[in-house]
Amino acid sequence: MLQQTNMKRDVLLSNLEHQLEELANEMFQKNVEVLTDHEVYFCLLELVKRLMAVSGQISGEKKIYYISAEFLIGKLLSNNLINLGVYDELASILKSKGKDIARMEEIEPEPSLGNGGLGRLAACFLDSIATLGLPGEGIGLNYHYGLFKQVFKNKLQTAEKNDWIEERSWLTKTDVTFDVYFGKRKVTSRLYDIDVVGYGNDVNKLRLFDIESLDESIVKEGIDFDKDAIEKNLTLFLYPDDSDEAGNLLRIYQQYFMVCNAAQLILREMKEKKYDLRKLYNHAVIQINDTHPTMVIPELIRILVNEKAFTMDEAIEVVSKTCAYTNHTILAEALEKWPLKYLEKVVPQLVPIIKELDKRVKAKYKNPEVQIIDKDGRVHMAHIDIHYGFSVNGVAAIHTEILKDTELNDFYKIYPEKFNNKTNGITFRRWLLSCNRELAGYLSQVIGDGYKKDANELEKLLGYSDDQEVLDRLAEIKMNRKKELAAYVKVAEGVELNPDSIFDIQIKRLHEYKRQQMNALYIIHKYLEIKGGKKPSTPLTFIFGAKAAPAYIIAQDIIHLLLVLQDIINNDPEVSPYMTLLMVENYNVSYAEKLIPACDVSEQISLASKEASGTGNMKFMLNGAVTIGTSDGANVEINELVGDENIYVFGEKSEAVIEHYAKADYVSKDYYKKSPVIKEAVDFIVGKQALARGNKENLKRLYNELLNKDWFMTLLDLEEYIETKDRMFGDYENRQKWKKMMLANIAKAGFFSSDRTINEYNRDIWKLK
Ligand code: HBZ
Repeated sequence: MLQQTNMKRDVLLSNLEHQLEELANEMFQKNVEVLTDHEVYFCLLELVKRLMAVSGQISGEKKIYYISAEFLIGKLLSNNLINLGVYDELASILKSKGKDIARMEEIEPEPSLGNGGLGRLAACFLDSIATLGLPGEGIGLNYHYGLFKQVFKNKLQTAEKNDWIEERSWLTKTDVTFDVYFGKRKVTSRLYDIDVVGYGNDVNKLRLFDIESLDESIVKEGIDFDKDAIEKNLTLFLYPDDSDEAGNLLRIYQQYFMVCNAAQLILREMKEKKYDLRKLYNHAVIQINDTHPTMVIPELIRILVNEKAFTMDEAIEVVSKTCAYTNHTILAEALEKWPLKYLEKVVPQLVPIIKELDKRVKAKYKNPEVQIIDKDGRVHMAHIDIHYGFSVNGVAAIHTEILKDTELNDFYKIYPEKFNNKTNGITFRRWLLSCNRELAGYLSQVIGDGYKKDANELEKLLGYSDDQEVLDRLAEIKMNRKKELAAYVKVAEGVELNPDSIFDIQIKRLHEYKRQQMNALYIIHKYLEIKGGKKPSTPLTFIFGAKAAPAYIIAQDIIHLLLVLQDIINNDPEVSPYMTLLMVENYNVSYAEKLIPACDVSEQISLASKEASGTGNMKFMLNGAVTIGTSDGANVEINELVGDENIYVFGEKSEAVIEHYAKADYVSKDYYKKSPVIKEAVDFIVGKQALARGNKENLKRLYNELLNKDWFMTLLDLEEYIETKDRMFGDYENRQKWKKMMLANIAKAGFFSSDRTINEYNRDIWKLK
């Protein structure tokens, strides 16, 4: 069988040009030369799908099922071509026919199946699982309009649907359908698959479930729709507004739909392979990506007891040995707690199981902090995972320590053996080989190709720290990416960027704890300095990209401030030669692939203790940017790897921040009163200039928030941030020093390959062959 597929594959590979021509004929009755770019894209899509279909499907005795509400996979064409090893050949075939592969890459719509870090991590993991040849699949939902498309209107974020699924796409409709019951209400699901090819041709699958009765036409204005019509709306959007009850209920419907399908898929496979369900854990391991898939635990228990003749004790034991949980945040508001009455409404069949699980905990432990159902009748989803799973992991060393010492300390005391750290990683195939081909090629030239399979080999670059030719080439490649970005942005945003300026970039979800507002205050400070006659010797370009949850008011206000500042700065002839600000519209994975390779300064400035890991920080480093950051998340490990001389660290440490929260002794107004620099910057938000170009309501609200609340302590670190950033920009002038920092960052990035992360998951948690 394997030999047969290998042969088919060889035949396809040996004649790609012929295959492409045949497809052009079959699909459009034309030669490739005369196809439109869109038609060429469809032919490539089909060709790659056929190549993947005849590549080796990974199999084994035990499989990892990575259940996640998000898979932020990004565009797939160039990545799949690279992983299949045919990118260069196809690019040159297309070139010979007058087609530029870069244009086809632009045409591909980006699947919009995630919010941010957690979803992108799941996508990197799928790539690494396949690359390492491990049997595994992702299981999630097929959101038709996914995460909203961000459009700026009157300097405010508005949301539109992202209609990413075309008639021809990476999705393959299967004939697998399941019944899903919400109490007595039955709906039907259908499975769609996306092939995931690893670097080296092994193929796994991403399984996305959809509801058969979906009705796209119920979406009217923007992203508004009738939230009660579950049959019609279930898989329309990713995490719709959860600011009201209907939004929350829909989320629970989505989550149950996801895990009910996942459970049926997994059990069906066990049956097909004639595996003993009583040994489920020898054949399946389920990784629960944050608490969104937590209901898979009571759902599996329910099925085993009701349909497979397990006793409750037996079912609980088997399921607990199968499920493992990853925590991605310590923010209290993100830890899901569903009111029992919501669960009674959506999934009454799970309620007796959840109550039984709760009863067992209550019988054993008196501490109210570890109960599943609290005194207010809310179900703590993470608590189900911790009591009834065998592993709990954080996503960076400091994050796991905080979980053990504070947030989940009561659980750590009960189950020390369950806790483990898995520092996040990124796939170098997408975040270097694909997004920065010139750098990847040059690295191969200098240190050989080995780093593509073993990322630690990047360290060989350290041997060239004093090699002027290498240092100059790294700087030249950076300049090339900056020029490309400038050209792109000019068309996409209508903003002119100066490639000779320092590109300082902060791209991530908009959240107060990530402190985009602190960066904005620095920019105000710089603006005022320039107005006062103090001009930076190298011009500065500040770039932001961020979507804000539609119901998150202060986050909308911060976006507004950034857009107001952009207007003020870029239109001030006294300032604009020295400084530019750009907030890109609809920041997504594809945009990140253009921004990251062009970055000089990577902004990782979260309030210490709040950013579980961060993964953008790793992508920037790999592409030769230098980090300015707090001692938070994976920044701490970046610092350890590159040493203090190759990173700019500032701000209160996590212990001090945690103490401020414990004592409730942080008063932002004290910082405002104490420091004229802070006062001047904060006041600017509601000054004449800002109000002339922005909305009073938004700006005033943000100003008040910073002054009277500032829950994420912006002003705490602002002065040190300004000092550190000024010093950093000063160091940029010393080109030699900076180039060496770039080299050190690239050389030390190997640790952050998601191949390393996945090897650790497998070694400590999954234990697949
Ligand atoms: O997960 C992020 C963390 O903030 C980041 O530090 C980490 O690197 C990354 C991967 O581990 N968390 C998220 O992206 N979380 C969400 O997007 C989210 C979405 C819906 C929720 C809760 C969290 O209800």
